[in-house]
Amino acid sequence: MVTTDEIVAEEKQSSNFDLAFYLEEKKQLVEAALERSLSIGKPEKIYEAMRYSLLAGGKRLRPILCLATCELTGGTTEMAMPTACALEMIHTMSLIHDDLPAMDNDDYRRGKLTNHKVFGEDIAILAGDGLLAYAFEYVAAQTQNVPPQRILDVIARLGRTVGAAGLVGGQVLDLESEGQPDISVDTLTFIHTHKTGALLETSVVSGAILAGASDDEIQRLSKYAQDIGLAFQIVDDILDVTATQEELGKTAGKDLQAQKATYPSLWGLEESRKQAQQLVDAAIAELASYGEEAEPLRAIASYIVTRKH
Ligand code: GRG
Repeated sequence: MVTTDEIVAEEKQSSNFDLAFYLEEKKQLVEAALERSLSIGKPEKIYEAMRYSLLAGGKRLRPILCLATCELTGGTTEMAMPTACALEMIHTMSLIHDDLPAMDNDDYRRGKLTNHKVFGEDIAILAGDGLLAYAFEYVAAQTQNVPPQRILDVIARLGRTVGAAGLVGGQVLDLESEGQPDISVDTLTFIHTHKTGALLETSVVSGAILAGASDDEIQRLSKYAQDIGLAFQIVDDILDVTATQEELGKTAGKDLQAQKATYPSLWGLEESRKQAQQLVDAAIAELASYGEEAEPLRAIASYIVTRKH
């Protein structure tokens, strides 16, 4: 298993910023906040199913991006944490539904059996629904010391990100494209900017909204996030071919098996790596007006292409 230290070793050569330490520190804060966010109620089974997937680990990249951007633009961890948790709730519910037999039909996620394998399909669907609804309740009820208009803006943005204009739309096109390995790069990019990119972009932008960043700042951070979002998906496609099940925590080689078009299948591995690196360079260029305080976002962008899981 490749450690986070190894993954960020390359990044450290060009900067003194310790990304491994930063990610670990933020991850611990997020884990503790997620643990507190959802206790067992009645009926116990649904809360257990929701907690099973929400607390199953994962990189916690979306909450960390939200916290990092909020801090970069003048806000605090406290202002962003409820939204950070909600982003992870939404991400987790999308994974639960994505793994269902009616969708990707996967047995493993984050190194554990998938939700429906443990709790059954009916409860897995409801656990996803429960997490989705709770994410919105959580932002509205728990966000403190932030002007109400900013909270409303975040909630509206989350709604758009989840729905047909975002994750749901991307997933529908992905399902329709299955078994058609010759789809165009434009279609593939539409799928991924919606399915994966939209939530990563909202993770960054919501942190900035909560902090009260200017429209200009939000625009540049949006572009940063769009670039890392696409790079993230290109690397995801590469890892599906090159990484093992142990490294991924889920079945490897699924895309090939499902005859899915991927960036490596359209461009080849070398060109895919090159394109991902170019996107990361472009993302980092969007942060040019910031000084050292943007090191977390720069280092996370670099980590996205060097990650091994
Ligand atoms: C949102 C209402 C609603 C329904 C869900 C199933 C679906 C619609 C969308 C699919 C979204 C999906 C599963 C996109 C893939 C995103 C992706 C690249 C996941 C892997 O993210 P990582 O690597 O995983 O950050 P960890 O486990 O580290 O969090």
